[in-house]
Amino acid sequence: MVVIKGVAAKSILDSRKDKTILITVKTSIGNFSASSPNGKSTGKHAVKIYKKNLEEDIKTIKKFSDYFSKEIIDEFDDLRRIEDIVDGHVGANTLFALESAILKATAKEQKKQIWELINLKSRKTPRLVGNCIGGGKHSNSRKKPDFQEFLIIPNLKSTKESFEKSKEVKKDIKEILKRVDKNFENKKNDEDAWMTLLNEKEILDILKKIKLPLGVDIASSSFYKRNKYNYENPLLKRDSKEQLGYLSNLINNYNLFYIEDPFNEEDFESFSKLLKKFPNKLIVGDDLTVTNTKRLEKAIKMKSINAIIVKPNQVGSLIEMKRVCELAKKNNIKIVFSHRSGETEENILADLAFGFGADFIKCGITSKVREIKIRRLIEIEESLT
Ligand code: 2PG
Ligand code: MG
Repeated sequence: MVVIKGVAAKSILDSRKDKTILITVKTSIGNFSASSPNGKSTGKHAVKIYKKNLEEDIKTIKKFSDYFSKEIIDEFDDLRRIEDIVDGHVGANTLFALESAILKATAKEQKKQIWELINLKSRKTPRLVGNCIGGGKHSNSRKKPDFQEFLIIPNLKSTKESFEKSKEVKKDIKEILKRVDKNFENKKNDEDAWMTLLNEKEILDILKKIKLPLGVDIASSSFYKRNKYNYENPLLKRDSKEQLGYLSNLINNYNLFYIEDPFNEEDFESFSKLLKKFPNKLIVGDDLTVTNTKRLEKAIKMKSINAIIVKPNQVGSLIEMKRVCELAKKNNIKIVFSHRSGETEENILADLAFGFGADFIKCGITSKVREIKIRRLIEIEESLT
């Protein structure tokens, strides 16, 4: 058993150079640290990442340090006791980092892997969803594609092969962009995806050629204003019916396999219409569902989605995250664990995704903070074969 002796917190920088939290738990068997990432296209209904701000959360953790001491953690569900202590006093980033550090200590003490503590009895590795070309809030160029992410989703025999394939394709895409996009500057965005001034259709025309399953994260709440989807082209403002028509064409013409946040985060109904039209595609909720059981229940009732993004720091509580995963599984909703656009070198996402039996994991293709998670997944997969 792990006895907590105290908790410390400090701020570090994420991959976007924004501040985030790192928590160190002092235990009977040593010190264990974990950090939280930061999102940019954040859902309105997500839990606040800090109660007031990062500095205040750091102070709160220090103040509470004594309360944690002597807490004994034996298994995943014991995290509930930690949540009882800090409930309402800190935000989601802080809670996630704290619980992650405690899981690391517990796994070490029990000579187990973190994913083994979760015990949802799943032995499949999630399939990689990789961001190849980006736009929206993650790209800071003057003019950019409205969609946030253009994703490639290989399905090869092993994670390692899928990873190699994704990297190779991303390189090839660069060469094509150099030829096709006169303004291409060889620059990458927050998630290390290529930046381009091409529009959605031009990008998909390129990606179509690589013959891999394709996806998009439209993150449409980020350009939804006054009841319209406001595309970069000022002549293009679409209401939800026009958005439905436009997306239906794209899905058909480019055989899109995965469509995340096609509509504004309040519009459960339009999601349902799209899913009804395309029951064999993945209609994925992210800002719509924000890793929240109540929002997921509503999406299930309204048949809005058949896949859900799970971002640990959208909710903070790993106990709540577990309930979201269980509810999704019971209702045949595919689970997609996801990184954030501002990441750290934390790799617990891979253990959580594997432990909770995720169907997919979206964590980029290249750059240290993204690859570190994929490499951990490969390590898990290889340890089992
Ligand atoms: C998303 C995420 C991750 P952010 O919208 O799916 O790609 O972006 O972390 O900025 O919310
Ligand atoms: Mg998203």
